[in-house]
Amino acid sequence: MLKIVLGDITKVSTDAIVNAANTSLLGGGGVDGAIHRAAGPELLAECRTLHGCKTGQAKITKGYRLLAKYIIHTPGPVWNGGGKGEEALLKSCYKNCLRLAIENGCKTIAFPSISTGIYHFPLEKASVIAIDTILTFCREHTELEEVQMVCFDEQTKSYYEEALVSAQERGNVNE
Ligand code: AR6
Repeated sequence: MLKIVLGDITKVSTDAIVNAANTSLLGGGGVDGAIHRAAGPELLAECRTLHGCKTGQAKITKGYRLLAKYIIHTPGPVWNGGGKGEEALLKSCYKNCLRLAIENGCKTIAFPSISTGIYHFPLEKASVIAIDTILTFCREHTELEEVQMVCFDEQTKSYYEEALVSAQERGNVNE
């Protein structure tokens, strides 16, 4: 089941939460900064052992002081006009996070709106890619029981809700 909610992802109690990271995996602003603050300094210590991550790929750590057991870190693409493979890279972020979640036995996962903050990916395109990729993955992997899109503001939430309605109208449904 895919749920779109308004809130702070650091407070969510799913098995895993996703971090919209950068390729260094050593922290930053936005949701990345909030996750590192909430998880505590042990998170940065574990991230240092990972030696970064390529854009579109994902790596997993423990959740430390969070309610979530795991944090899945994925560097989204920086929007550069759309001609640099940004859409395929964003899709691969969602897919790789979902794959890593099930490989680690997670049944529930929460995503932030990857790349639509500091990385300036257009919200309308990003929301359609996210929703379609999640719905398709969940149809093919029934072990995932719940996926949440945790939106930090009303505007973001309304784009994801619209993308979900449009996916359902096109027949991409998993309920
Ligand atoms: N919970 C949920 N969503 C949040 C939270 C939160 N606590 N805080 C912010 N958001 P961004 P990006 C939303 O900029 O565009 C970092 O410096 C935010 O409103 O966090 O992928 C990294 O280190 C927006 O809707 O991520 C990278 O360098 C969404 O999360 C870079 O930013 C994503 O915004 C990644 O940029």
